[in-house]
Amino acid sequence: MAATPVPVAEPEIDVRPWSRRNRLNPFSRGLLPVALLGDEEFAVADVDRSTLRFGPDGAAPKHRRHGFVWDLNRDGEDDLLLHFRIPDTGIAVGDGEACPEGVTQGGVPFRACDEIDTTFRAPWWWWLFWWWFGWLH
Ligand SMILES: [Ca+2]
Ligand SMILES: [Ca+2]
Repeated sequence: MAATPVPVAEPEIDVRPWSRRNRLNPFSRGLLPVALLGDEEFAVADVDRSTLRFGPDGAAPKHRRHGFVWDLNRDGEDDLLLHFRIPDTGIAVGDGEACPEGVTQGGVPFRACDEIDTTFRAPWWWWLFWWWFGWLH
């Protein structure tokens, strides 16, 4: 017998809330801000933050109790701003979207995706390295 399908909520999210291009360098050791946007059907206060995971490797948010709740996009509904350590996410060059997922305190799983730009832009030493490598052979 098949398990009863559980409805999955799909809230809006915004990777890098202050950027439209959502550039992400997969080699960075920095933090990636991700906003979970609340609306009438999805209240960020209901999110069980211990269940939050992000990216192919299922990174947990950086701070245990964290997440900053405020109305980020000024639409009248509270939003939740999270930070994930980029090396923990497992996001690789060429990945075109990133999806946080989790469960609400009411037991409703949710998953939402946003587009990301992981195009690799080589630093100068990268080209120097390949030039040197080619010269050796
Ligand atoms: Ca964005
Ligand atoms: Ca909002």
